[in-house]
Amino acid sequence: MAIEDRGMRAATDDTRPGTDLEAWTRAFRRNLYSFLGRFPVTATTNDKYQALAYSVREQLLDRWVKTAETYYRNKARTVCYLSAEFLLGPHLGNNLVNLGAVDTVKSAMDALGLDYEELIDQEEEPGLGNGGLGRLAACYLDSLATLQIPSIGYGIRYEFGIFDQQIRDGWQVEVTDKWLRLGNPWEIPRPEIAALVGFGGYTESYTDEKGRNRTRWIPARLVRGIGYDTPIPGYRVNTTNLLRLWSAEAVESFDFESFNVGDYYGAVEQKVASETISKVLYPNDTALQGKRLRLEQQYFFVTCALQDMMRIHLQTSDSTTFHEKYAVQLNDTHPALAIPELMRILVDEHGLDWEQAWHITQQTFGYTNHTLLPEALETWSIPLFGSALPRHLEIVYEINRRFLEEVRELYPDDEDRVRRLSLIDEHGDRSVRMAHLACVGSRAINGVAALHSELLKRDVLRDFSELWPGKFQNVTNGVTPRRFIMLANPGLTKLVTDAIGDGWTHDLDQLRTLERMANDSAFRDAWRRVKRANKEALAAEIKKRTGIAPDPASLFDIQIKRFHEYKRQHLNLLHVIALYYRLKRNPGYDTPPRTVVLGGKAAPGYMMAKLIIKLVHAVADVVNNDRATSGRLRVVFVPGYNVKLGQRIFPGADLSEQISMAGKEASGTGNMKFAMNGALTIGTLDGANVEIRDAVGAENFFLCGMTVEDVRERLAEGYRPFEHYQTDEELRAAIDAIANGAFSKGDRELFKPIVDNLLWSDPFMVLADFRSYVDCQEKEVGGMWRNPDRWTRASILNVARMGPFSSDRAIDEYCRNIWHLKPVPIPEA
Ligand code: 26W
Repeated sequence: MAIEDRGMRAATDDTRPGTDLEAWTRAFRRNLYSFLGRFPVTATTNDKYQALAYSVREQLLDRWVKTAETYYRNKARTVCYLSAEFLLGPHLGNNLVNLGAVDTVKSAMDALGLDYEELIDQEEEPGLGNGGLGRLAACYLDSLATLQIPSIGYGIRYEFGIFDQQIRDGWQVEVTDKWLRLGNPWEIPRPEIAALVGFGGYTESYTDEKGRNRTRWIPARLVRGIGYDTPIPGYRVNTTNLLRLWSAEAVESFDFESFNVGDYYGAVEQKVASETISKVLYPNDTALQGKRLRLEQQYFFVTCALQDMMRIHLQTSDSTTFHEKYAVQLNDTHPALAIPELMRILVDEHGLDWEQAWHITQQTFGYTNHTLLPEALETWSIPLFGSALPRHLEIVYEINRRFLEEVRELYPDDEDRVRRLSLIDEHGDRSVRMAHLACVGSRAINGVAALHSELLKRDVLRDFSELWPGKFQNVTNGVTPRRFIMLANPGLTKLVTDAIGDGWTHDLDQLRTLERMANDSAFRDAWRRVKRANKEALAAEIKKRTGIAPDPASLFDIQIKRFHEYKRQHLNLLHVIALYYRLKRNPGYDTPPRTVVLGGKAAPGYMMAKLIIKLVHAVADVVNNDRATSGRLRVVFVPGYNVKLGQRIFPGADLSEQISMAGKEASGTGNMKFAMNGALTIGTLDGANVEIRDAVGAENFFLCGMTVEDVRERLAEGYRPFEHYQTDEELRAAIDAIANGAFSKGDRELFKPIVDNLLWSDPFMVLADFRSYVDCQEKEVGGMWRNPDRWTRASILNVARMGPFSSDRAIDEYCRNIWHLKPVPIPEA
């Protein structure tokens, strides 16, 4: 369509005050023309996306200024959310939802002859996170703003976010994520908001003017952190909060020093080395690698954040009231260096004595743990820590010395306990235990689901919970219904809103009103039509990405999440293989036609996870090309799972796979996103599955697998996976098929690592849960699917009972129980 014919011509001379719609079209033209220097005929889709993005940004900035002004005037107590990851997802659509401007902007784009959906789709998402932990931080920013809580998110502006996943010959290939390539209209660089960051060097003691013994740190290297601000609007409120991400730059004076001696390359090297710090996100979300650069990244953003907070606080007060002004939440241990860093700032720079500084520090922090996997608990080797941050190591030692003194007083003659509690692991290469540092330096410690918080107290942090039972809390995770229902699923949003009004969008408990609609057959029909339309859209998307066209009438059985052995995508595959042979052996076998969809990234160095991705493709190849099962079973892998793709997948799912080994998944949040979109869950009693099942009702949830207690007992007895292989014929046939090369053209070597692992060690007890899982799939899931009314009723009840899993509820709990902080409403700008 020739857009210049549709009202785009008079680009700058249109100054009439007008309706909202006119204001949007005017802003769009102005931004396209004078900001981007483009005119309609040559403008690319990206130009048009940016013109719209800048128009939205203008609106956000008005609110943001008003918000900042109000907080400043009120001296508002503020929560600072420190996270190494923020997995935001595309901004444009979400910001329009929160501004309540979707319909107007759609009409405005229509008036300009532009395709709204195409512009929304143009945005590349900032993938500044790995998975659950980073996405949770993003959901919490949305809820903090929506609940009108004064807050700042602090993190790192990685130049390269999480890699993009491509698949070649069934293998994952990592491609760098150049998300900034086309510019980022949502960020505002703040070169004047800069922090100096030291690394390495040494410490020295001196006597200050009052005759006191003090320490100063002489770093060997300095880097500058520059703040980049992204406005975070709340939903239908005037609040627009701030996400401040730090980017590393060289410090000029150092360049000049090299220049003066004529060392041009030396100067440039210095610059490159400095910028490396915020260059790339580490793509691991479990196994640690003790890399110096990662430690530097952590210190870098944490000191930038604390310096920024202190700068703001000193405008109206002094350092002794820091903890009254701020509640700082540590998103896992990645920002735990904030504890010794705040001590350093207070003691070394502000001259407070240790006791007072420690009181302030302990009152400031809260620590959220996100994992029970031992290999994901961070530790840093002492030599590495000491060479990168010599002053912080001294401070950690001093914190530890005083802490262990306390422990010895409480538990005399219990040196074993002292060793277990120590911030320093003395086994082998000595190292700093970051979780212990986080516990000692925080006022509150929480897990992310009821079961997880119990297991934390019982296992990983047992000694700490005995020491300080009152510090331990639970805050079950939640997800934002704005992005994951309203934005992702407009069809369901309309159906629900027509039925019960729109109060649920900021008070998700109101969905409960839907319960009575579950018995209304006309409503169930409408519900099914929405699901069907979403499945058709998802099928088209899958076709576009993979060439495989799923049948929207089949059961969409979906598992999307990072690939990890503990999440057991291979258990899912064993069911697929078992089902495949049932169908081949018995063409009359009664089971619903099924499309099994898997998606997710594997950490680049995690060989077993990558091999499982290859196995998904191998099984898909055989199953999808066998006429014996065509129309009854299909398997697809969707490459490049990210937030944007998730928004298309959740609404089209019938069945959500949440089958981690009990006791391993801290919470899970995908489980909530599926259920909010009307998928039923097949899952183990792990993480938040437990609470989801309690909420939606056992009869509307497919339970399978061992409990945490079962797992414990089995391990105590001595777990021998081979016995399951021997006694369960169907399991044996499925494993034999993999081993014998049925999915690898006769190659018996390719999947041997998976087969051997399962038969001889099976650390996540896949074989022990196989029978229960397969029976649940075939009997329970299959049975309910055959009764569409029953299924639809369960789907409606799942959505109706998802209120507790809104991130608004989670943030409200953090505010009441951990941060002690109240909303500060913002007047209209
Ligand atoms: C390599 C260091 C490392 C270790 C752990 C990097 C990242 C992590 C994260 C804590 C892993 C993570 O994302 N955990 C997930 O956090 C979600 C939000 O609370 C939970 O829902 C998931 O269950 C948990 O796996």
